[in-house]
Amino acid sequence: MTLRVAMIGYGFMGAAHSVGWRQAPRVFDLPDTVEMAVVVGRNAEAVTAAAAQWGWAESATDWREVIARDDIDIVDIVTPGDSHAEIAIAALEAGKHVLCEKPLANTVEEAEAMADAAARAAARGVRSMVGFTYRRVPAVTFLRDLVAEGVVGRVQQVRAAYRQDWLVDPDMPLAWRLQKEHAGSGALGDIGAHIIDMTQFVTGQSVTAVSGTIETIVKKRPLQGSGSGLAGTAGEGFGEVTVDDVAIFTGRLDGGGLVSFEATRFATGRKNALTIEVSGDKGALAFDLEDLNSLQFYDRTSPEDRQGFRKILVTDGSHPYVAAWWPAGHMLGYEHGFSHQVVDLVTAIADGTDPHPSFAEGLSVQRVLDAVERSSEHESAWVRVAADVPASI
Ligand code: SOE
Repeated sequence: MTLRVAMIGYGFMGAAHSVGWRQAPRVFDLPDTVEMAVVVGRNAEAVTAAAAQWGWAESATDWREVIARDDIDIVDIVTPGDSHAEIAIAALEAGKHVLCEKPLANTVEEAEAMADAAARAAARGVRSMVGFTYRRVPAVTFLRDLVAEGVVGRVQQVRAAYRQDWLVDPDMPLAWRLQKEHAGSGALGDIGAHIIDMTQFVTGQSVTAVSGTIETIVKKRPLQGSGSGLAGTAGEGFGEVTVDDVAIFTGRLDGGGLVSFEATRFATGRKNALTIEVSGDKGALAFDLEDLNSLQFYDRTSPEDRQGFRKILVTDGSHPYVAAWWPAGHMLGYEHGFSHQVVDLVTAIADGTDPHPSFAEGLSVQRVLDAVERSSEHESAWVRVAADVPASI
């Protein structure tokens, strides 16, 4: 069978997803053929250039027309968060499988509507997935497997941080990621969403309550002129930043553990530093995206005089996803997660199973984001997250 893909959007994430759609069928033995059919964007000239550069057969300017086409099987959404709900729900109702970038939506209400649409679609065999690609870094998948196997024992504490520094410069323009109506929130939703998802993924537990603070450090920025990269170049005049720059919060896990989260675009010198450390009563595991081919493992059950963190190189053919790539030690990078995402989505479609992370999991992250914002508005009071428990605030 051939699966024809339409990608809606063509910014930074469009480039990353295009690499995934192009690479996965060439490197992995996929159950179905994948065709990069059409890329959609509002600016006809720019989207035509994107199609030519990344290898999409066609370009188009109206996503509704593309979703209505009979020859499209998968809709891949890489637009800013303000259009995720509308496009995803329309695509699912049209019977298309959907891959949607993170965070799932800009609000809990939108995410709930999307999760409902996904559940209705799943009953008709239509699949959906959220683009938390870091789950598919082999070392992160392996970390999850090791925790599930019990090598760290009972999870007592997690430290998760995602630190970037691209907003330290006050002249960095007011890109869409800094505007609430487009992005929903700032560092919290953009990169905090990744560490919330990763914490829930690797521990197999849910965040049930949070206490946090969010802060906007630079409140006005130059309006955007031309745009490429994360923020483009400055134009004329200034505008208000309506999202957070930094989010620091504590979370409780349903297994009893405590998590410290930090999501910031003001960590001077840190470019894309995602770290997570899971501490249990038998051992600990740590991952650092800037050293993404390895894990640190501490085994408390080994003789006391030989204990110490040791490095596991996660590049062996026996490690998740690695066998399809290179021999051991021939390092993978940031873009490989986007190929693994395609592999898992296409495999799930062929097998008739639901891929992860589901829209319901995306909704669970959205609820945590929302709870952090409410906590911050109320002097960092604890806010419960679970859907069926009324929030304390
Ligand atoms: C920008 O902060 C960004 O591109 C995020 O939007 C991505 O999700 C993350 O992978 C890298 O940083």
